[in-house]
Amino acid sequence: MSIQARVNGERLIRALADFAAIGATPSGGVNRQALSPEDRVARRLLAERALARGFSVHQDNAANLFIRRDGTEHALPALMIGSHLDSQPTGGRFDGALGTLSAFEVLEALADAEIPTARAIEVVSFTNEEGSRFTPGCMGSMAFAGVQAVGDWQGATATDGARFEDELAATLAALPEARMRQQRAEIFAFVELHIEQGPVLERAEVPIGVVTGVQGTRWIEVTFTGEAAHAGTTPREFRKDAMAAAARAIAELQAEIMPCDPQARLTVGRFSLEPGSINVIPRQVSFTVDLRHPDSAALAEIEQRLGDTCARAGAQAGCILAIERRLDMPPARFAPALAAATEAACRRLGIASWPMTSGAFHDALFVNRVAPSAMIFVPCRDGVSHNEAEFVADDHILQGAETLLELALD
Ligand code: HGY
Ligand code: MN
Ligand code: MN
Ligand code: MN
Repeated sequence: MSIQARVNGERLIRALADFAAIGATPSGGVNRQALSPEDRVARRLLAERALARGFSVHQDNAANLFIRRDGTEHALPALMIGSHLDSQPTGGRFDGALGTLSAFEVLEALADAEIPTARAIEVVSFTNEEGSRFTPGCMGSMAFAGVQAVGDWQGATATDGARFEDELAATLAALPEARMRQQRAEIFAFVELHIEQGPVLERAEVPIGVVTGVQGTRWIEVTFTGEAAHAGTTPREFRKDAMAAAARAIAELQAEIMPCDPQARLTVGRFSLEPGSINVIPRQVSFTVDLRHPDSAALAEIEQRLGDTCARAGAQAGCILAIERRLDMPPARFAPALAAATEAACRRLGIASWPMTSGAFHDALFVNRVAPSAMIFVPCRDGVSHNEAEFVADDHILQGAETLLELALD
């Protein structure tokens, strides 16, 4: 009877609590934004735990963190599992951390059982998946896949004013024990475990989602520039009111895009104006638009309509319009064979699974360009995520990790 590797549920749940304490917010969430001091503390903690277990620790020039348990056949490319440790400013304790720490638990379970694997298994924590402190999201996995390079982001400024290169250098320096990787290690396949961040699995009462693909995402920054003027003395025909332009554009987009296409997602998530005085007509207004759609052509059509709507609103208000696309992630399909392997692993474990696409983008979207990739979802309460109330039941945490372990042994 071969020794069975078993997930140590208590250890995994304790690890999730330990990492939730890094950047913990008073409302029970986490603020552990990319390349922040809190992010560095979390990476350090994971690296120390890895070294204590005899695993090797590596990082690349994008500060992607790799933890490796060697296999018996060194020539074989490694299986990579993992996700990210950075969070939204008011994020939840499970987004990213669940996939990264469950992957680490797989390594520990194999080490506990002293089970050798032919292939090395590497746990990865990708840098800046969220994109909330530094745009774009998925910086680490884009750099890993060669889609963009770290040099492309030199000069980028964080929402808190920090410089990208300073924060990246500080993060790399915070792990002197990590061996630097000058180029991407070849990988056999990548599997990312993640919370669904939506209501589908919970409503279907199914514990595992087998993700067949990810919808497309575009981030667009819209800026209207008018003229500051006196709120009391300036008649309508003399106004160049940037707020009037923005309000009209946003109202029209909200009224037209999602009501006409239930698959479309449009979110105005960030908004700023200046000068911001109660009795001054706003000179400039900027806002971000997060567009999502499973179909590329539909995504392009919505972006075109956004531009037309903003052009009309700007003209009507006598304001200058500037539009910049900040992120473009085309829809992707994952490796069908890996999805089938995941479903088979669930059947062996007696765990129900459900095929679905992802509404959120993920690091697997980019790794999928250089190696067969798959995603496993577990339900989160009320489908809530990117919210401090994010929650995953213990049994779903265990079923996710057990599925990942079963796949790693496949
Ligand atoms: O925005 C996203 O889709 C990801 O959760 N950061
Ligand atoms: Mn995530
Ligand atoms: Mn997220
Ligand atoms: Mn992700």
